[in-house]
Amino acid sequence: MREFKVVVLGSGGVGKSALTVQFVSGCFMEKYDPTIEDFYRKEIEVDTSPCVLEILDTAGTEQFASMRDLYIKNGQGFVVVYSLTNHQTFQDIKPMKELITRVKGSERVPILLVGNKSDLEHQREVAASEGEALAQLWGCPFVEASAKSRTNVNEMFAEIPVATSRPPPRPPGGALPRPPAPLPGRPGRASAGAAKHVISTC
Ligand SMILES: Nc1nc2c(ncn2[C@@H]2O[C@H](COP(=O)(O)OP(=O)(O)OP(=O)(O)O)[C@@H](O)[C@H]2O)c(=O)[nH]1
Ligand SMILES: [Mg+2]
Repeated sequence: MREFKVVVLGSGGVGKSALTVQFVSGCFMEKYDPTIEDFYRKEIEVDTSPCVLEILDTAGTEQFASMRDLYIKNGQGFVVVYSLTNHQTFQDIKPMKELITRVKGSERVPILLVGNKSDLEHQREVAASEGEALAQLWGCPFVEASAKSRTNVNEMFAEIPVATSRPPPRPPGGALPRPPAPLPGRPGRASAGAAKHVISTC
């Protein structure tokens, strides 16, 4: 069975663990328990073939930033998360694309930019247009999600294997690549199945 190693990156408290646990276990972690490192596996279907997502939920706190290069080196796809209720977390992730590109030694790494906590609209500090602009700069898909209301959670994780099998970007003078499509409302090509081999749950 095909396996995809997904690394979830972003500052502390943005909801990396809540999104991951919601996806894997279908429950919302209300309590904030800062992560050191957590690993999950879940089987999903991509284009009708089963595959396994191996998800590494990383620490947002700077204290563990030294581990980041190693995580990135081993990852195949990256979910970069900020909280749309905290502009600083959006600023924090801006160097992430360059870091991933440098560590992987390639521009062609599947990245998904996620603005989490979309249920907290009244506390919004980052406009959707800002997320879209950064995603455009990075050449990657963007989605706003909520771990609490489960909005776009399956869709965002399912995007990674789809993005991995996307054709390479256009060589100079070559044919146009498929542009990154917005996730909400797009016909799903990958679907999440039941949780498998869950190591930690809420
Ligand atoms: N309202 C709301 N709260 C959320 C959402 N996602 C996470 N939270 C809350 O935000 C807090 C932090 O969430 P975590 O998932 O632990 O954050 P994290 O990014 O994993 O943090 P670190 O492990 O420290 O890097 C918790 O109290 C969650 O309940 C969301 O979509 N909506
Ligand atoms: Mg965490």
